[in-house]
Amino acid sequence: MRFCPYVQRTLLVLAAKGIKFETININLRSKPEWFLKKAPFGLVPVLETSKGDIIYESLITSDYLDEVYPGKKLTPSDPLQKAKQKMLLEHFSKLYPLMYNALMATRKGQDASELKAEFITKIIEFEEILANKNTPYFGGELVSMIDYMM
Ligand SMILES: N[C@@H](CCC(=O)N[C@@H](CS)C(=O)NCC(=O)O)C(=O)O
Repeated sequence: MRFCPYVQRTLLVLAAKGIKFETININLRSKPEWFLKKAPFGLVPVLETSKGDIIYESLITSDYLDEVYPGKKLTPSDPLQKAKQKMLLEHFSKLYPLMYNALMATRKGQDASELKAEFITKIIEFEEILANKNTPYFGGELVSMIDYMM
């Protein structure tokens, strides 16, 4: 689905690693039977390897691609740095529901000011984390997995 931020994670990793792939977009309002057979949660993204193995969930597809394909590694090899990236991503993932609920409330003509204020407070925290790191990216001097996932 072209506008899905989770799909974009996988697409970013595919592009960063120079992996050849074919895209099949799914109409999520009318999911084909064959898709539901391959995707137990009915969610995109789903990867199908050339051998026919199925991998789903954006973080899992991204890690899989990084581990299996050659080229630059996007994930730090140091377990502590890796853990730190994953923890930061967990914090970041709390932003999606806030943003989504604020958008939905606005669309329904409801008061979304509290949700928006909470979202802004949280996103400012991320700006501060990045500023304190003193590097252009969350992962350091070069763009890495955490930046793509966020
Ligand atoms: N946790 C999943 C979330 C994926 C997800 O929510 N994808 C949405 C599109 S952005 C979807 O497939 N929605 C279909 C549905 O809810 O039926 C991941 O990280 O891959």
